[in-house]
Amino acid sequence: MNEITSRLSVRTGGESHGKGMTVLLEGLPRGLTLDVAAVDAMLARRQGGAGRSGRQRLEADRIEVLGGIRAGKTLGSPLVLLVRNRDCSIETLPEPVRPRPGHVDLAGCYRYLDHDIRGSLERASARETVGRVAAGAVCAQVLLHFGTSVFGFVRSVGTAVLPAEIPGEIALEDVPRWTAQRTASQLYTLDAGVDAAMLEEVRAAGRDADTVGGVVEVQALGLLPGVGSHLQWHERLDARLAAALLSIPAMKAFELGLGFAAAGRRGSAVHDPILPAGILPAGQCGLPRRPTNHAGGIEGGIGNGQNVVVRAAMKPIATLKNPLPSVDLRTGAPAEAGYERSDVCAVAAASVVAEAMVAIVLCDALLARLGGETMEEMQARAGLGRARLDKLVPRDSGSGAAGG
Ligand code: EPS
Repeated sequence: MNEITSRLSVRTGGESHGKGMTVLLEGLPRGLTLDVAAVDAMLARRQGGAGRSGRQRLEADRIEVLGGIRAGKTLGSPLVLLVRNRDCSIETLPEPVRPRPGHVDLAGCYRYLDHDIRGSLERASARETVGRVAAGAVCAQVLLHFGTSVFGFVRSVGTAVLPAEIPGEIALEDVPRWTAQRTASQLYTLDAGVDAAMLEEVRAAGRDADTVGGVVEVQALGLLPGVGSHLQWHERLDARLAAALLSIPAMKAFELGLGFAAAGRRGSAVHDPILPAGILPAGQCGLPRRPTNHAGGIEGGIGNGQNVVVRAAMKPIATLKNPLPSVDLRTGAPAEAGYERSDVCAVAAASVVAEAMVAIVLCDALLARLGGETMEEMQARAGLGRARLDKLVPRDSGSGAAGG
């Protein structure tokens, strides 16, 4: 069990320039038809986006399934995936001696009490996120069977920012439109003009031999209300999402819903009113309506049926062509930090990793809520749950029903 999951265990292995990246995903139900092409498509999306280094032209990340599948379906046993590295030069790469500010280099030396920078950077490299994206793509497939879609995109790169009202609360029927918009964008954002401004940020940073960060956002739609827990600190869905997003290399801050902006408002301008469901279109479940979603879909650590909306801020990549001051570990003398091939901007890739991490956390919370060993069993339980939710709050038959 991972500390931030209840049922699923997700463990990655492998070094950036080793033989390959692995992930072991345990706790899945039996009977999920694994869509390998969809996993590979998400891996390809992770490799894309403007500002990536030459490494991504070298690699063609694809999974090999080593265990957990028979006749195309999950067995309920550990799912074991491998993505081979084409660049597997770990045994011949030089030993860095001038630690890069912002990377693991110096802190790793403190941990191991040695000068073996490569011994730490190989594992700290964001290439490790290959395994997470593969696992997240599988979790997203589970979620889709329960009506939940997870959608990640880029909200800002440097000073180029997507206006707050785009895309708003994404509805299930709008997912294809926003997906097409994101696919057309070089920085995986949702507006062509902002995409051009982001591209210019990346180009300008590249021209200056510098790097640039940004903000990624993930929305999850259609999560079964009531998933999550208020009982223990580490079980709260918001805490798990925060830990999951901040575990992505280079992430420095997390927001849920209104996030930091909530701190400057009065309570009456923050909390989302609870209104009768009376005016909902026919066919929607009869839960009370929430006209706003400042909470980001989570109240008391539990999903409230609205979109889960999370954001994370990524610092600029630490490897700089025009390096910052450092010291030579062999002599202690001042020296420029080391430089290796590096991304100018990896925010687009990070939005894919964030999407994967949200899918892992929500899939885990859903599986923990539903219990059961097979997809069939879990779907029956989800059906029962939805039927009971539908009857939980009586429809207001009075005039107030149409109010608000
Ligand atoms: C990455 C592969 C790495 C880097 C990047 C992420 O490839 P290489 O080190 O061979 O150039 O492009 O690593 C980092 C951002 C980092 O901080 O280490 C990948 O596949 O995502």
